[in-house]
Amino acid sequence: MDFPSDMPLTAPNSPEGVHVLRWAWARTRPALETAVSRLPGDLHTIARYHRGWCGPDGTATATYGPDAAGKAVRSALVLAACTGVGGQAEAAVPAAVAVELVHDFSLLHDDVMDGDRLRRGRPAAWTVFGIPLTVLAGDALLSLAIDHLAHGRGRDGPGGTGCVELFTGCLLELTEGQLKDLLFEARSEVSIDEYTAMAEGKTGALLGCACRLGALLGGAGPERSAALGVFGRRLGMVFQIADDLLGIWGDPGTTGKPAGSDLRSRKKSYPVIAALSADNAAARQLGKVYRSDRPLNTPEEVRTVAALVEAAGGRARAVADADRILAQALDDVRSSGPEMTALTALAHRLSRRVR
Ligand code: GRG
Repeated sequence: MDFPSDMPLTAPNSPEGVHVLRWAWARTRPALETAVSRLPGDLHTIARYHRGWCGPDGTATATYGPDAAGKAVRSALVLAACTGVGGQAEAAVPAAVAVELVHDFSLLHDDVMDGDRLRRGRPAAWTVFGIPLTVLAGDALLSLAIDHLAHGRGRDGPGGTGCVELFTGCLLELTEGQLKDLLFEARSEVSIDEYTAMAEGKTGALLGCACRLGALLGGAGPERSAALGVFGRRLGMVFQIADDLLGIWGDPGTTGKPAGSDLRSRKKSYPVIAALSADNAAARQLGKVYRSDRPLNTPEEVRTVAALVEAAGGRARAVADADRILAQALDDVRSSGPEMTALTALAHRLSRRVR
């Protein structure tokens, strides 16, 4: 996410989520670039390419649109939580960098695991640099994330203690969430509860960790930080459901992902699971499609399956459930103190995202 260098940086208590994202990215991006510059040769190029900062040959280019850099949601949560508890954003920048590095690593590996060829509107890194180097670049980003947090957390400053342990615990949760997701592929049925446990690990853990780290580094005590961690986890659930909705009904030109790929691969995403659990004719028809292994070849076929998910009530239930979880998350921040405008703005923005 780039923006003109003369753009005024709105204070982090702006009620507009987009301003909070820009404010946070202006603080995170330079530190992220510096961190990534520690990587050797090709791995540095892959990391920069993945962020949309350069082309395949490493040449910095302005050709790629701002979306190629990613939305930088996780770093914004770190900094908003930090300032929300009364801290100085600068104290939390190393944690903001660390969560973005882990996020980048997880996307690099996820694209390899899923065989996804498009990421942030561009060819996924593995299709450009090959699988071995891309996997290694991911490994390097993960190592860098831990190293960056360990050395930059202000060990003697407020909240420094326990940050690395929190972070590594989150990594284990992420791994478990991803494992569940991968195992879902081979199953014909997945319940909403099973999905929720998977999404809490795959997505909620890192968003929760981001909020908790930011709060700790802003000087909050363990209880308040943990409460913000719960908020982040709930928000992660909302974010994942929104991601699943976009995976079916999003505009590929905006999401940077191919249209209907989740349905083509018969992914058990939230709207699909919700639709399959309904008791109506569309749900039964959808069940037949999901049990068959006949490829969905044409855009028309994909549209028909999307219409079945909608007719069975899967889309409406996903939206309603995301709204309910968002309301719970917002209650969490309200009870966590009065200075939560930035986090609240981010929560609204992430629940109504279009990419
Ligand atoms: C942590 C050791 C360890 C392993 C991780 C590969 C893996 C195991 C986990 C993958 C988890 C994953 C891909 C979760 C997806 C979460 C998600 C909704 C991603 C999309 O995030 P956005 O929309 O992406 O913030 P941008 O492009 O905006 O940065």
